[in-house]
Amino acid sequence: MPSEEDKDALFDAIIDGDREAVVRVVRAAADGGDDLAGLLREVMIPAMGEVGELFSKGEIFVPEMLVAARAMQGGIDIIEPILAGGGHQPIGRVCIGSVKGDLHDIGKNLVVMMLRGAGFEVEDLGVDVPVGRFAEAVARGHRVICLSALLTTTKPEMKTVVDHFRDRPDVRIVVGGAVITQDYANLIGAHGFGEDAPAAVHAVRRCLGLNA
Ligand code: B1M
Repeated sequence: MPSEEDKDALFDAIIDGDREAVVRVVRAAADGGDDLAGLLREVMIPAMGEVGELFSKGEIFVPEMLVAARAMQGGIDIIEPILAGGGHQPIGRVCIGSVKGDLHDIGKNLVVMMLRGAGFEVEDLGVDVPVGRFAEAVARGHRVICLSALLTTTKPEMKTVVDHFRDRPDVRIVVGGAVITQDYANLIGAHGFGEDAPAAVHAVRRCLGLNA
């Protein structure tokens, strides 16, 4: 792991939206062979949590959240190819998107990264994905759909997607995101729930009958 000083600098750089500084610290950690998953878990994700707190308290506004997200993504872009590995035969195929109306994608991108790291081929449909685009993915042969939602106002869209595939028992749907709970997943009839990105991988593995 980088020094405490570097970790503090990374935490502050995400909150300040200083993409260059984020990239510098993460690149140095990557070059030094540090524990990048630990860096994400212990420093970067909590920094985004702090950004949310500051927004809730009215101390920062949407533009600051946006630059913080861009700074965070700068670090993720370095970590992703390293954690995702490559060159192996995929153990399964998955499509994923943030549901219609939802523009948050950092958590989804982490789920993509973990799934790829676990050996899945992932088709990332992006953000604000309407049910029709998931239906197109199923028509292309996907049998596992991963949905992410961060807003109270967009979580009902997950039910729309689950309901759409109600008569397709071969299609499995895994849900997650800050506003989603196991109870909500059960309520709407989703087949899997992950409270974080590693748990999303377990849920997908269970859906495919792979040992979780
Ligand atoms: Co927004 N936003 N935002 N925002 N934003 C939240 C979510 C909020 C909690 C902030 C707050 O008020 N404290 C709040 C939602 C409140 C609610 O509805 N309950 C909020 C709001 C209100 C809004 C707007 C409405 C603000 C406005 O315009 N007035 C607006 C809505 C835009 C829209 O989507 N239509 C908005 C906009 C934005 C930005 C665009 C500025 C930016 C997003 C940029 C981007 O993503 N590229 C943004 C940000 C950055 C945040 C916060 C600060 C950080 C989100 C984040 O990236 N977290 C967020 C506050 C917070 O979360 N504390 C907030 C880090 C990320 C790693 O966590 O995405 O939760 P998360 O992912 C986790 C798990 O949830 C899970 O795994 C990840 C960890 O491993 N997970 C899954 C995620 N998807 C999964 C799928 C799975 C399984 C697990 O299975 C498939």
